[in-house]
Amino acid sequence: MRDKEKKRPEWTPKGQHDGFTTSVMGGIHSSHDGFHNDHAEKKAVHKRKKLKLQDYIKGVLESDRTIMARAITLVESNSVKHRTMADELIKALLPKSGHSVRIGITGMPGAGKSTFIEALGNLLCDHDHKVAVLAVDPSSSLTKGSILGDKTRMEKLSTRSEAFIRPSPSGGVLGGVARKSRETMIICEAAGFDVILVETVGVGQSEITVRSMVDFFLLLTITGAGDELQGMKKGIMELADAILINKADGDNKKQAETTKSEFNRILHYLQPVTPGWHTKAYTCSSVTGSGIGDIWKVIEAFLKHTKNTGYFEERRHTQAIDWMKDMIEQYLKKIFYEDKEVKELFEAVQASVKTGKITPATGAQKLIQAFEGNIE
Ligand SMILES: Nc1nc2c(ncn2[C@@H]2O[C@H](COP(=O)(O)OP(=O)(O)O)[C@@H](O)[C@H]2O)c(=O)[nH]1
Ligand SMILES: [Mg+2]
Repeated sequence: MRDKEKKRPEWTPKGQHDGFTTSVMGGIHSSHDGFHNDHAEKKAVHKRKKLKLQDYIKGVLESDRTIMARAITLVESNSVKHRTMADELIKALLPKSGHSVRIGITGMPGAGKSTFIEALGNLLCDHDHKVAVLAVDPSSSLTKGSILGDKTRMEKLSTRSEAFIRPSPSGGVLGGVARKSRETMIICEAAGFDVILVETVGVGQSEITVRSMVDFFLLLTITGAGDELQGMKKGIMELADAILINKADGDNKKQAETTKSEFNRILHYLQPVTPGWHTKAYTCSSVTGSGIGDIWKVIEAFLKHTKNTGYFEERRHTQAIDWMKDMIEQYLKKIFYEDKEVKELFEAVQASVKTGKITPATGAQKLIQAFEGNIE
C-alpha cells in the first residue's frame, strides 16, 4: 500500500481523499468489518465499482458488512455530491431503523470503557443480540480514530459475526461528528443491530451530545483515584441513568463498594435525568465479568419502565426534533462562513475586534449585514 492510502479504510474509493474523512490506524489485522480482512478486501475490490442508491439500501438491509462500511463512509463524507446520496439513503433506511436500544457509555480515559464494551458486547452476542459499537470522540481528528486502538481491548468482540465496530469519524467539530454518528446508528439499526453502544470520552460537551442520541446513558468510573467524587462534575452525574464503578476486583473490590455507597448518597439529592427512574450506582469488573450481567438487567428494567411510562418514545421524539434543529444550525453556520462577502470581510473585522477598534457586537453586525446584503 502506498503511504497515502495507508490511513484510509480500504473501502474508501480511490482518489476520494478530500471527500472521505475517515482514517484508520494501521496494525489491526483480524477484524471482520472491512478493515483489514483478506476476504473483505477481495470483496471490496470486486465491489469498488460505484454503488447505486439501491445497492446501498439492499446491502445494508441484508447486513452486508462491506456495504454497511461503505454506506457509513458515504454518510461521513463532507462532499456535497455524496451528501445528496447519503440523505436519500438515510431517508430510505429510517423506516427500518429504531428497533434497538441505544446506550451511551462515558467516562474518563482509562476508566475501562472499551474493556467494559468488550465484556458486555460478548455477553449480549452470546444471548443472540447483534451489537454495534460506535465512538463519538471529537478529538479523534487528531488521534485518527482512537477506537481502533481500542480494538485491541475488544479483541474477541471485533472478530465476532454478531458485532460491528466502527471507529469515530473525524468530523473536526463535535456537531459534524454527532451528525455522522446519528446516521451511522440508523445504518446499523437498519442492518439489524439491536444494541448500539456509543463510547465517548468524558470531556464535557461530547457527553451532552451523546446523551441526546441515546436511550440509556451510563457513566463508567473507578475508585481509588482519591478525590474522584469531588472531581466528578455534578453535571455529568445528572445526565446518567446509571453509574458503574468499574475495576471492582482484587484489592479494589472493597473500596469500590464504599465508592458505590458514596455515589448513591449524592445521587439521592440529584434530579433524575429520566422521569420516574432512580439513577443508582453499581459495581462491576470488566476483566472478571462480575456485575456485567447485572448492569444489563438494570438496562432491561429501565427499558421496561420507560416503555411503560411512554417516556422511551417521548425521548426519542424529542431527540428527533433536536437532531433536526442541529442540522439546521449546522447548515446556517456553514452558509454564513462560506458566504463570499463574509469571507472577504472576515479577516479585517476580526483584526478590528482584536485590537479593540470595534466591539464584538459591531463586528458581528458588520458581518451579518454583509451576509444579508448578499442573499437579498
Ligand atoms: N483490574 C481491572 N482493570 C481494568 C478493568 N477494566 C479495564 N481495565 C484496565 O484499565 C485500562 C484502561 O482500559 P480501557 O478499556 O482502555 O479504558 P477506556 O479509556 O475507558 O476505554 C486497561 O489497562 C484495562 O485493562 C477492570 O474491570 N479491572
Ligand atoms: Mg476506550
